[in-house]
Amino acid sequence: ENPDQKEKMEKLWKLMETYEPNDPESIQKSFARHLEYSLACTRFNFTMQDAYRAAGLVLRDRLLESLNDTNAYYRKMDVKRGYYLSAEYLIGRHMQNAIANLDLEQPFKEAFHALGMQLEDLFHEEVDPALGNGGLGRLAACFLDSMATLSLPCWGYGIRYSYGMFKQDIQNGRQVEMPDFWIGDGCPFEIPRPDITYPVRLYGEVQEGLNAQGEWCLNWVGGDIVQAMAYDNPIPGFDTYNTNNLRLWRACPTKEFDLDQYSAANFTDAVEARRKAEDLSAVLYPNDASYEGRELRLRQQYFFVSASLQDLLREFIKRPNYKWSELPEKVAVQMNDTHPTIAVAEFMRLLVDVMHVPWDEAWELTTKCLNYTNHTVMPEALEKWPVEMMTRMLPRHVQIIGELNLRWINGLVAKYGDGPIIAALSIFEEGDVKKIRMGNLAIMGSNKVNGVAALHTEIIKKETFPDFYKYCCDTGAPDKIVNMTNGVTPRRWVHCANPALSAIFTKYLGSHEWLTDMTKLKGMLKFKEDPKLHAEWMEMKKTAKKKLAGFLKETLDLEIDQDALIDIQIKRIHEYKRQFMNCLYVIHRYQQLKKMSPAEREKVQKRVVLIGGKAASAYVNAKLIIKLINNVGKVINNDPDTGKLLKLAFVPNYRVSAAEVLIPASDISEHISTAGTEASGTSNMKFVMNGGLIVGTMDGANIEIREECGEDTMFIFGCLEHEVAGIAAKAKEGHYPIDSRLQAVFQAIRNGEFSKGEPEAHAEFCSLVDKLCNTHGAGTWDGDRYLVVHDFPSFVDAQAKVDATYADKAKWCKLSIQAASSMAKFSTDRTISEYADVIWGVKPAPRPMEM
Ligand code: NBG
Repeated sequence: ENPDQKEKMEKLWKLMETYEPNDPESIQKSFARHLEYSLACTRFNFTMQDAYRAAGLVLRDRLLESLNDTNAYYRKMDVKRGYYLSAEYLIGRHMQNAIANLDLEQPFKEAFHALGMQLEDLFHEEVDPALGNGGLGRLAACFLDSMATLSLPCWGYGIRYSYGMFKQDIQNGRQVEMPDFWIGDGCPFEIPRPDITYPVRLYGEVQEGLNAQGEWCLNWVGGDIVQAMAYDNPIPGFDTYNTNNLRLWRACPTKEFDLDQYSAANFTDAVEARRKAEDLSAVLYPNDASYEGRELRLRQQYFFVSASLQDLLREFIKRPNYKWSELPEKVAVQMNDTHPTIAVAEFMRLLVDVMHVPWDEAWELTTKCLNYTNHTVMPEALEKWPVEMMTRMLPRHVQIIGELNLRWINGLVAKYGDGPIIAALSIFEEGDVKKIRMGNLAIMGSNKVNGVAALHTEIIKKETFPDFYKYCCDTGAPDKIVNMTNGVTPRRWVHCANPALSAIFTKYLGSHEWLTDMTKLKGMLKFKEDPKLHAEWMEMKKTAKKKLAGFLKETLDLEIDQDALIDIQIKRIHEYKRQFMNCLYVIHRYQQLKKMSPAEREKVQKRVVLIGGKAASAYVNAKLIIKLINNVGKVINNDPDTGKLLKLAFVPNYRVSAAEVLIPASDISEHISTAGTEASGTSNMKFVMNGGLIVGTMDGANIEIREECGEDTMFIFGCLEHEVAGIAAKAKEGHYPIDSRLQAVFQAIRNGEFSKGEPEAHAEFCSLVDKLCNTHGAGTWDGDRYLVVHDFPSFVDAQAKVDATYADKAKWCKLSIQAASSMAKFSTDRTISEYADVIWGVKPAPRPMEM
């Protein structure tokens, strides 16, 4: 602190206005300034892309003010903080959301309108950052929005991938993956922080030695050190002055290499070492709900976990007179799936080896601060790393895990004696390749473990981690496993994606309070039969369908009838999500139409079926399903008998910004996973909030949505979760009647109706069908694991009910209003309040307007 300088800086402070003013003229001024001085364009010569970037910087200035003041406030109040650790954030475009949350919609619109620009066109210029795969990553992004909106002192931590989720191109009906170098042109919303870096060691060895106090200790030495550099992404809340932070880490080489040390010969090696370091945060693994045991992936996980924990501990010890015993009063960490769960061992390492906290105390702190969310029942998604690999990469962590396991097993043996429960609960999995089970490590090291919907949480207890649950019950802690039903943010998914609907709500309810308190939407229910509202509601759908029609024309050159019922299924392509069944149904519908006379056809409800989603690049069957959908679409759409009545299209490159166009336009959407397989689903919530109804199974959050909205608002079909095992057992033995309508569909596929002139595709499609018909694979059952054959007839019935209900426009409209107005439970504001109360113990800390 230099008093002389302080005085001078205060003078400088007075020269500036305290906050950037938000009237249209000031916005225009800062826009012009950024065009000229930040981007080196001129006011008279710039592109729309330049305009977008300059507008982005205008927003960034305001976000920064708020971010800095919010941080200062959190520090001043010495609040407990929550930290969300996630390998993925599917954030989507920033600009529209930031304008809405900063309450700048009106002045921005005016400012740019006066300059002859539409905000929509600016939004369109933004690349859609896709730093996540699907549901888990998008949930993390909705969570950030709610944390800020609720003024909770919570940050996100993750990886700043240079390449996000691949772009999906469709060539000859097949998925082709293209790299997504999203950061290529820079992102005006992020703030690089070259001053905030942490070293992260990989490989090397553990040596015995003495610490600074001359005591015996273990030192992890050697190996490679990379630097994690922070990139901050301000996350503004809605209706609050708080702006939180999403801090993403980029891997950088340790330092510019010392030229003197390198002869010409190893100069290239040095360059190579730099490149290797940068590889760490280069690309997102495009897998979801399944795990790939690749070494680079574990390196990525450790890299971001270590940097994040170092960062949050530094924040903790910056506090005057900190005491380690206070850590659980100041820090709560949430591990999003198993991806960041090396945090358990890293937290211990930092506390014991670096901060010299005694082991037992460190373990108590760890298990009080950390928490783990499970996001899928697919057993193949629970990560397990070979001990050999981890010992090479993280030798000290393997020692720590070994020690933790030893103590843990001793306790268990004392309690249960030696038995199968010991092997089930051990962190180590024996076998040809000994492995470390990250799920077990996570549960052991956590204060709370949660599932993401009521049914899912029950399945975790009974099937995914039954032995842990038994242990929790036996030790008087059954509520270590809790349910936190997912949600979505109404700011992005209603207000921004569907402005017409947002306006209706605000008009009928008299204020926009519903945007932060969705229970207010109940007030719409008294209008659900009001013809005036019906007219406005239908107009809103029409507007959304028009926008969708434009989008489909642009991306697919597809013309759709805007009076048709719009039926959408958008999500990652996976056998358990059963896009295949949806496609089989469309074929059936086509066959029915073909059988009819032209007069009969006239009476059939027109439908446009849209399916979109990415398949993991190595997931052969998922990619085949995409090909099948495309081929079926081609036949149906070009058939003059049916083309007007039924359309099927595969929407390429599904992503957040496409979802924002698709979801508001839907009449129905398909959430048709086999009961017990979809942990929650979150797009189901978005669709219903936008007045769409659901065709669904009794799975994931569908069950709770139906509970909230009323049984008549959902078209339910298929077997129940508790019936699945019995049906699957029968299917395995071959006792499996195939519905005649489905047989006709299979026949058409086998006859090559959808693979004319494509022998390869024909063989592939037949293989998909054979699989469903329970052709036994070599020794193992590889049949209809997801019970498509079983559920098909009731799926057809549900679709018939959809058509019948849709025919009565007033009834449909009423159900649509009823459902959309009953969705309060599925706002992430509710979800995050529960996390904050039950798991984190973090309280809101709204900052005052002026600081
Ligand atoms: C997904 C589940 C979804 C769930 C989201 C968010 C993964 C690994 N899991 O059902 O499949 O809605 O997580 O919890 O992406």
